[in-house]
Order: sequence, then C-alpha cells, then structure tokens
Amino acid sequence: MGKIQVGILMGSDSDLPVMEKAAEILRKFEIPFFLTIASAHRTPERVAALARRAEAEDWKVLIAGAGMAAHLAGFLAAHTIVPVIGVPIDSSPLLGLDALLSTVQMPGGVPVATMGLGAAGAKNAGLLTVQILAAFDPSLKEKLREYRSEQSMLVEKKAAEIEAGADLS
Ligand code: RP5
Repeated sequence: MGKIQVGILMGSDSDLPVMEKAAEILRKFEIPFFLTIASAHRTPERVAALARRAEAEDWKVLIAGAGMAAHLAGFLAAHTIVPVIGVPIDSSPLLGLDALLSTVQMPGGVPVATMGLGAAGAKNAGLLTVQILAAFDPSLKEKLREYRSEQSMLVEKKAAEIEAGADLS
C-alpha cells in the first residue's frame, strides 16, 4: 500500500468489530490507512501523539470511534486541524446514547463530523472519507458513482425477487 491517507482510531479493542466496517470501505476503494487503538481517557498522550503524527505525515482524514463517555473524536480534533469523523459506538448500558451525545455535541470552534451509531456509522465514516478524498481525485469519484449504482441495482434485484415470491431469508 502507498502513503497513509487516513487514520482510524478506536477507544478499545472491543470497538474493532464495529470499526472494521470503516476499514472494509477504505480497503474496497484502495485507500491506504493506519488503524490503531488509542483512548482519550486511558492513553491521552498516545492520542495527542497520533494527532501530531497525522499532521506531520499529512494524513487527510481521521476517523475516531469510541463508546460510553466518548471523548476520543473531540479530544483528537482539539489536537489537529486534520478533519475528524466521529463514530459513536453502542457499547454501553445506555446503548450508545451517551457516546452519541458526547461525540456530536462539540463546542463551536472544534468540529467533529459525527456519524450515526455503530456499524452503519462506521461504514458511513469510511464512505464519507472516500467522498472527501474524491473531491480531489476524479478516478475515486468515478468509483464512488459505480458503488452507488451497484447498491441501487442490488435493491432493485431484491425487490424483483421478493415481488416474485422468493424467500430472501
Ligand atoms: C470506550 O469504552 C471504548 O471506546 C469502548 O467502546 C468502551 C468500553 O471499553 P472496554 O472496557 O471494552 O475496553 O472507552
């Protein structure tokens, strides 16, 4: 793989099954990324060091996933001007509402682009990253258009099957 374009950080290894969805998208679009664990609470200096590395190596986007009192995305954003996409993870007894509010409610001045909760949010973080990179890369833009039309065709195919009485289970 080439030069790292994107960093994917997560608060705990327990977040990996969710954050893999972002990684899957970046792999599909052949975007080099660095994936690791760093916790705003358990390893704050490690998060700050990764923010410095992102700046030094000119990473284009950071994706940060965390659950519970999820400060990773905001804490990361405080340390860099690389755009941060936050993924709240539904890992808590509050089913992720805590993480959603912690990630989305940034004070004016330090933005975090917050996705929806859990796996769909992680997948969309990957796709939003590709869309941001595609703004400067026509071939990536073309691949995204193909992805969207494949997605639409799949729905059309399933609709035709279900209308014909097929069992999709
Ligand atoms: C957060 O607390 C992590 O992002 C994770 O979602 C949650 C639980 O972490 P573990 O106790 O499983 O390490 O910091």
